[in-house]
Amino acid sequence: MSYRTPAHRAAAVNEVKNALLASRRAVLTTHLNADGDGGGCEAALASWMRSNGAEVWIVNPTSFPNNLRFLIENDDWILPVGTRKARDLCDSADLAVVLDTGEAPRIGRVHEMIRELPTVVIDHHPIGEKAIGGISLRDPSACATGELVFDVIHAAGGPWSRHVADGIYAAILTDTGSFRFDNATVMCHRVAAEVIAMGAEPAWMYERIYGSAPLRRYQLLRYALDSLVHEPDAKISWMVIPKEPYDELGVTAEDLEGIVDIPRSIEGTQVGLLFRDTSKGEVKVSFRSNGDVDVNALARTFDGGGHVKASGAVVPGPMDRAIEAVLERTRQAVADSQNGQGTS
Ligand SMILES: [Mn+2]
Repeated sequence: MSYRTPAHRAAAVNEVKNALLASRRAVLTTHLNADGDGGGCEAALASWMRSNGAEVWIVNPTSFPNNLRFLIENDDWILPVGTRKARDLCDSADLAVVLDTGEAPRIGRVHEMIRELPTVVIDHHPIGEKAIGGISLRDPSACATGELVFDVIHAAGGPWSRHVADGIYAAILTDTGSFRFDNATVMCHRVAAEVIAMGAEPAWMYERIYGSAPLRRYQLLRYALDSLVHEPDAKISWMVIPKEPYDELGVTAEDLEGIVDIPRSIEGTQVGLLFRDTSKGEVKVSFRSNGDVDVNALARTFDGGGHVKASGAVVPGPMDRAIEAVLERTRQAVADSQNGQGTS
């Protein structure tokens, strides 16, 4: 294989590889509302570690997304967080592997469950203030956590299987917006090429993940589009997902994927936002930037975070007040960036 792990992460890759190979009973987890990167990494690592003879289980803080279940080699490997089985596993495991986040609050109640375990973190987000300790492979230059998981398995010399390849491919596909974002680097395409060579099929994967969506997604989108506001002077655009249709249509977080890209993509927009009521009376805000504004820094002022161009936060409700507070700071962040001050 011609692929080479970037030198700056090779030592961390090796350390993580050794820790994973030494584990006999591991629990894998990822952030709240797992996405294709978190879920894909879990799928790949579970199959790979099990092929090395370890017992490996997936315990996520929120339910495993239905549209990603096909990635997991065996459905029984997913243990719902509230179950006795999940608790027993966390008590008897010798390792916890945290994927696609390194922040304690982002793994919700799983953090309490794995607190006593040795921990490995594999993540590509900028490190935050509530970082989980232990052995870590963190590299914000990686397009997806899947790229780092690839490096770990590559360092071990495989074994590769269709499930390992598919999980990594799904992780990279989804975190690069199907190879459209500027994290779709040379490295990203190299890793994609390697896993395609090992059995991942791009057209099939695209169809499984994006090729069909439940009707409720589009019914909800109709309401969201109705709320669309563009502020040309402030260079921001935003939409609100109303609570009633959200609840009535039975929409899930995975149905919302990509909807926030609509306000961001409106001509003349620097920052696009999506607001949604949560069941706890708070408001979830998603930020998307066209690049001039660091929305990771912006979300952090609301105790959230993410990436420079994509981030999120949960702010106190009610909706009207949340919108006003967030828009005010967003307008300021855009204005600062235009004045060359930046937000970080
Ligand atoms: Mn990711």
